[in-house]
Formats: sequence, C-alpha cells, structure tokens
Amino acid sequence: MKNNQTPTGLYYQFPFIDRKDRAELLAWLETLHPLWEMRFSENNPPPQGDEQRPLLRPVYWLGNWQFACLDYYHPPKGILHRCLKGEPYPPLLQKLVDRIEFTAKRRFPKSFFPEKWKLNTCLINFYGNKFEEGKWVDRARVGEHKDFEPGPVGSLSLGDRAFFQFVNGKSTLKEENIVYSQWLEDSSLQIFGGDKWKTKTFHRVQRVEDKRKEKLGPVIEGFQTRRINFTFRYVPEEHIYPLEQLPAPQKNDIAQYLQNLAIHSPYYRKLLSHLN
Ligand SMILES: O=C(O)CCC(=O)C(=O)O
Repeated sequence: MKNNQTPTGLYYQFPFIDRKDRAELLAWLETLHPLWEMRFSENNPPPQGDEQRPLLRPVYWLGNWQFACLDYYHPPKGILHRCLKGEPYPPLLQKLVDRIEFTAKRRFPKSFFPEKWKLNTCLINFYGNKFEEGKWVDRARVGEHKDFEPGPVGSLSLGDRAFFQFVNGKSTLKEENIVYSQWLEDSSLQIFGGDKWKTKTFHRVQRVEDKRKEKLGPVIEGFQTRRINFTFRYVPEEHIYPLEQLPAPQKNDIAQYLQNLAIHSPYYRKLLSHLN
C-alpha cells in the first residue's frame, strides 16, 4: 500500500484536467460521429450459441481502430489484422496523453512497461440511455473483461461518475470476488498496470450515476450520453495495419463502417480515396 491507500499498480487522480481543458475536450467531442458497431460480420459470424448484436454503446477509436467484428486486439494469438491504423490524437489529447505517460512512468515500476510502450491507442466509450422498443433503457455499464493491450492503461472520465470494479472471475455478483472498487469522477484519471490489475483480475463498470443532467458529446440518434470515457492503451506498431494491408474479407467486413466514418472524417475520406 502507498500513503494514499491506493494499492500498487493503481493510480487515481481527481481532478486531472482543469475546466479549460475539459471545455475544450467537450467541444472537440461534439465534432465526432461515433459508430454503433455490430459484434459480428459476414466473415466473422457469431459462434454457436451466440447471436449478432449491436454493441451496448457507440464508440470512437483513435490511433488504431479495433473493430468488434475483427475481434479486437488479443495477444498473443489475436494480433493479425485486428487493428486498423486510425486518426491521430488532436493536439489537446496528445498533451494529456504525454502527461498520463509521464505520471505512469513516475508511479509504476519499470517492470510494468513493455519496451516501446506509449499510449498510442484510444477507445472513446459513450455511456448513456438507448431508445429501444419505444422506451429509454439505461445501457451505461460494461461487463467484466480485460484490456489485452500490454502495459499500463490510462483512463480519463467526463460526465456522470461511474462505479468501476476489479473482480476475480467473470460474470460474478458475489461480494467476495470484488477486489477493488473506485468511483471514477468527472475529469479524473485512473491508471492501472501490472499483473494483478491487467492479467489476474477483470474490470467492469457496474453503473453510471444520473445526476449531472449535462448535455454531453455529439448528438447520437436514439442515444443520450451522460458519461464519456477515454481509455489509452499501447499496441505495438507492427500490429497496426494500414488499410491496404488488410486482406479482402476483413476489408469487406469494415467497408460500410469506413464509408460512414468518411462522411465526417477527412482522415477516413482520404484513406478511402487512396483505395479507389
Ligand atoms: O469506462 C470505463 O471507465 C472503463 C472502460 C473500459 O473498461 C474499457 O474501455 O475497456
């Protein structure tokens, strides 16, 4: 344990960003057009017992895009053709990422960091209520999972606070399986690294409060966002593929997503124009 009683390998800072950076981040987020991806695709159909479904929330990736239908980045076996080279960070985000990397290196032992570690990948999750079958349904949660990208992960939160937990085992509601709980406040930073938090335990977002009543993020049809979370991760550069290096089946699976992204993003528009 350290002085502030946070276990080794966990770091929490509140607030991490000031009001000016927060306002600038929110203004930039409003310009995004997140995707509502389907979990599976023609070339990656649902395994037996599972079914095609949309993800619980809209997402946007920077650095590289890990499409759900390409099965995400999952070393050591799932590294081939999982990560498409994506948009770079805007300057404000890069500035925050530099601070997060600096903090992680200062707080965590060297052994937590793979060689060449840098937070070159960002998943932006939009949490809120989804309009389904005539009513608004609270979809603001994430089930137990691990982030398989090697090294520490940095997590920046905006909006309503989230109840975040590390747990032993999957799909368990048993109290004794809860290893550590943390409320993630608006404008806070969480970093987790090392075997205990990356490999041995799963993490999840149990619920997100609904108190701030703040309009957050871009307009998304059929969705009301009340929390936005950025997780910054590391994917080795050699596992990030330019579009032209993806095989045809993978390219076909993501073709419509890329068309949708290209409507609003100059980066994806250029990518597709080079392909034609
Ligand atoms: O929203 C959060 O705080 C956590 C998100 C998360 O677990 C993930 O993106 O893998």
